[in-house]
Amino acid sequence: MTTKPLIGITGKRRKGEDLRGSLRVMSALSFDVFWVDYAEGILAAGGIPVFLPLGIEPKEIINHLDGILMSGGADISPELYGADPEPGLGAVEPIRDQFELDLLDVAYEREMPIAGICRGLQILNVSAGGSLFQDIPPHAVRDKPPTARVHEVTIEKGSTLEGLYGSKAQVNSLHHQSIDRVGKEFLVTARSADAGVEGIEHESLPIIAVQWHPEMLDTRDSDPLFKWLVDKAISS
Ligand SMILES: [Mn+2]
Repeated sequence: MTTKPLIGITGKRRKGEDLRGSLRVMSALSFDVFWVDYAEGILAAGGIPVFLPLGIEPKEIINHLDGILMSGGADISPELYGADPEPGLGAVEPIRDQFELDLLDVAYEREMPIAGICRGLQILNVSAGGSLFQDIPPHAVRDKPPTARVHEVTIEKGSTLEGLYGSKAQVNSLHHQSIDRVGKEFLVTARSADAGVEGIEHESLPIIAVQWHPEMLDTRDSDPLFKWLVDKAISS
């Protein structure tokens, strides 16, 4: 039996007071949170998911991993792409920002396969020197279940994403930020009808990312993004 690849999944940090049912005496303590659907997608694709606590030193964990899934979450601090906060900016998580940027630095050095989802796409872009629109309110659809496919994406012919999803896909859309300036060495390979960036891939490294949430769709367990990441993690 071949060893299944280990896929690191990023998460977020919260306080005990934010956790319903936790004891008041634990209000000031921290906990790291990971949405299970990312792990389920990786499991279904044949990988072993491992959640990465935010206290890990990226260069110490990287040699244990075969691939990385950059997950969704809060807004990225605009100062990281040289912008001032705008009124529509949501909550930011500087600790997570720094952890993920450091993790990407060491992952790039090792040319590790990486997939990004939502915020994961955005942090990949910022890491590569790109910038974001801080708020695009007409685009997100948050009054329907996260399984609802609310807009189409058109995918670039010949791209990795086209190989996975075909030339058109119907997707969910929960994001209120999107890519403005594209980071260096990334190609935009999926767009929405309102011209928003919905997918990017690296010119030469095994890195792809989407703005939608495949882990929330009813196709999660057969989604090609997770399969791509696990297969790349096996072969590289
Ligand atoms: Mn969208």
